[in-house]
Amino acid sequence: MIHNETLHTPQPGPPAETGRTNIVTVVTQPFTDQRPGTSGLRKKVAVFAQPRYLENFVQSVFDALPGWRGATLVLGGDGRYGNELALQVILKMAAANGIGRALVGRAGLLSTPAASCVIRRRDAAGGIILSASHNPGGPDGDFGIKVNLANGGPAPEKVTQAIYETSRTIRAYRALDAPDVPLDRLGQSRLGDMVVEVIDPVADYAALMERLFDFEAIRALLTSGRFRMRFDAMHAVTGPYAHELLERCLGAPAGTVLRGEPRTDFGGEPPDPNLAHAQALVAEMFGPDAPDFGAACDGDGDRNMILGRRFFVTPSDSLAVLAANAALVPGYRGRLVGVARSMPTSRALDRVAARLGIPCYETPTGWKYFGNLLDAGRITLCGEESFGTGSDHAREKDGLWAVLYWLNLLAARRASVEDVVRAHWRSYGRDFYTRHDYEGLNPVTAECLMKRLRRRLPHLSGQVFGAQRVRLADEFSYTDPVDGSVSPGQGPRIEFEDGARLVLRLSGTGTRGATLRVYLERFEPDPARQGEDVSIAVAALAQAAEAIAGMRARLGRKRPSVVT
Ligand code: VG1
Ligand code: CO
Repeated sequence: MIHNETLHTPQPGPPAETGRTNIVTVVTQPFTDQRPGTSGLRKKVAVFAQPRYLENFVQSVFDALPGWRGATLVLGGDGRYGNELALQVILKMAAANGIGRALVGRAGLLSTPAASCVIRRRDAAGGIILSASHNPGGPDGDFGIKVNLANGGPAPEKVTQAIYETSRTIRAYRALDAPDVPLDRLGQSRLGDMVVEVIDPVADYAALMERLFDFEAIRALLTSGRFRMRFDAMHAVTGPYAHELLERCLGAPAGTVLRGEPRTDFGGEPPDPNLAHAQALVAEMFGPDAPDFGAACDGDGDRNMILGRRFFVTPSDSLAVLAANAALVPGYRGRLVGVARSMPTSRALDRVAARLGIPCYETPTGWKYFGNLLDAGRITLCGEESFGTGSDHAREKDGLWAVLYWLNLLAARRASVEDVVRAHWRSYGRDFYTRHDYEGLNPVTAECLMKRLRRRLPHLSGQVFGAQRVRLADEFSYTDPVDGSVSPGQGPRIEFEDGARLVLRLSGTGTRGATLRVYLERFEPDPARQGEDVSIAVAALAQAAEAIAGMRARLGRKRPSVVT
């Protein structure tokens, strides 16, 4: 895709069949590696740049979703290297595959949650979002494609499986032989029989946010002169959204949004909103004269990091705090029917649900598993430990939504971020939480570690590691309560008698080798002990993880690559 030649003349192979004059059918051979992971198909740019690679996958999507013919599709991406070129390819293929109408974000931009909102609001049959999320961008970085359905959410496993199977037998793809569509100006044009409408990427989304949150209270807070915030868009897609919502609608002073202009390489940093990658923001929030509130979003705008003055809110705590404070937010007051979290996310949310008397569901990692629960009206809020929170307003996690929710509750409580979280811990207990990632592993070595661990699982119960005895060890398997589908093999989990828990799983979003994630969690009900440093609080648990899974011996790694 990334080579101009492959764009204008879909060349490899002679036309197998020519239908309407300008639709070209191009012969192709399958690639064997187009299986979507946790969140779409994600590969190095160099992989996507192979002739026919993008086209094969997109044709497999159209073939696997015949219901898209004649319907409306939403298209956009996070602005990374290859975004616009790929969009032009997809538009021409969409026209040749009978799509009725394509709604495209101006300049090819649409955040993942905004795409979800537009799909829902405009009754589209689905959408294609070009993003590798928080993975690095640029010619040496990553590229990705997410496929969403009519509910606005990621395609569920049975659909991604069908796409993958199609990609393994594909013989030809179809594209329109036509000039590129200008994407810089709003308005309609035609591509063959398909209507292309370039839409404002922010408008629908901003209107939805305004309906959910108390904009007046937030505006009063942001213009009071007593409250300062910083939002780091990480040179990714949320820049235009944050400028519009925070600075223009809500009156925050210019300069509130940092790195607000999208760049194809995200300024050379991975657009990953955590303590390791949002360095300038973190330095300011932990420095002298720090602002009151800091936040950052990832490449495609679905993740968020929340900071107070010299205070980091773990994503699992953030989710629990949002649920516990729903009564303060107009869009959620009296509306929480249930909540959900991914399995490795801490159980702080479960305690809030128990107190509210509503169910709390536990799903595998990845937003696609929340879709059925949201569609069936069983849950209102949900989230993941990986900096993702969201609600039934969309079918994707939503970074700026979480920022606005926090601003709304801070405006209502007139307390600092730190005070809100510490009060939450005093009331519910604190779940010390941390995740250790071992990146760039040899995939065979990583699989071996997991295999060995799985073999050990049935024998772990009752064993003692340090001062902790294992209460239960199993592998998480999920049965969807709405459609009964079963997703086995979602990661071993080891629970100790004191309530502490260890979870291990391999990442499904990496593009270089394998990544092992080790999730550590320990509950502390005693307020006098809740101030401890997280790394100290989970030190014994980290040792138990080492004794059980053997990262040092098996991976040859003395320490994790990233700790979040
Ligand atoms: C990671 C996170 C997961 C998240 C996924 C997509 O997956 O752990 O919670 O849903 O990324 O997020 P994995 O398989 O690497 O652990 V994003 O912001 O890429 O759409
Ligand atoms: Co993302």
